Amino acid sequence: MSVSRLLLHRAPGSPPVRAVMMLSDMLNLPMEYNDVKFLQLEQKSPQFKKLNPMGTVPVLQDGDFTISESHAIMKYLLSKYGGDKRELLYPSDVRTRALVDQCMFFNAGVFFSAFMSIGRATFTGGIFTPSPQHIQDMESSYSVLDAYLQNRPYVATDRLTLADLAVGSTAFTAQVLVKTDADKFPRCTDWMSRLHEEEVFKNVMVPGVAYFSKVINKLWEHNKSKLEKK
Ligand SMILES: N[C@@H](CCC(=O)N[C@@H](CS)C(=O)NCC(=O)O)C(=O)O
Repeated sequence: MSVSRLLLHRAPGSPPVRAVMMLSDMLNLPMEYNDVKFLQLEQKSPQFKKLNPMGTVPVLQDGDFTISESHAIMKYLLSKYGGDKRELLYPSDVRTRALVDQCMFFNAGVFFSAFMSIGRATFTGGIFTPSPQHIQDMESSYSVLDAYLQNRPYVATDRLTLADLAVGSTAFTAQVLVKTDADKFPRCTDWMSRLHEEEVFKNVMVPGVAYFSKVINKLWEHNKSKLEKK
């Protein structure tokens, strides 16, 4: 299959961006990158919104085709360029696929939302530490993951799938905000340490989380000193 020009609009701290980047690496795609000036809100500019009306990253351009929303992007890339990884990462068995989808919808609708509400409160609400409500929301997502992992080593099935890339990306980055307590959530902790051994997590996730940690901690320090001066 010939590959048209693949361009991913990204921001280095973003978990959904990194989920797509990990898949792209696993498929050895010749992905090119455009680093959006995220902190300057380039993603909200009229020009960027022509690509994605939601004003969010990631956005993929594959030749003349444009698609946003990381889970849709991953499914698209895998369908088009997945080769022999297609069946492994998004199994066609109806029930297994439904379990992968369940985890991806949980990630998009619940887990990433809990993550983003701390991010938003940091960027625009002036907080310098997550609130008790933030912690409760994150822990409620960790407990869902612990339940998903009750009878299987990966979130959706007994092998690594798209669901682990998507949910794992949120979980790894979320450690900067609310660490997973290994006593309360042992399966979730164990799953993350297994993901940590995967090449793509080492190559893409670790530097991305380090960048995110630097930005968040700088903002928390800034917000704290601003509040103390009041
Ligand atoms: N569900 C979307 C979430 C995308 C999203 O919210 N991305 C964040 C970065 S992590 C963003 O671009 N936010 C921009 C903003 O809210 O201004 C996906 O998975 O692609």
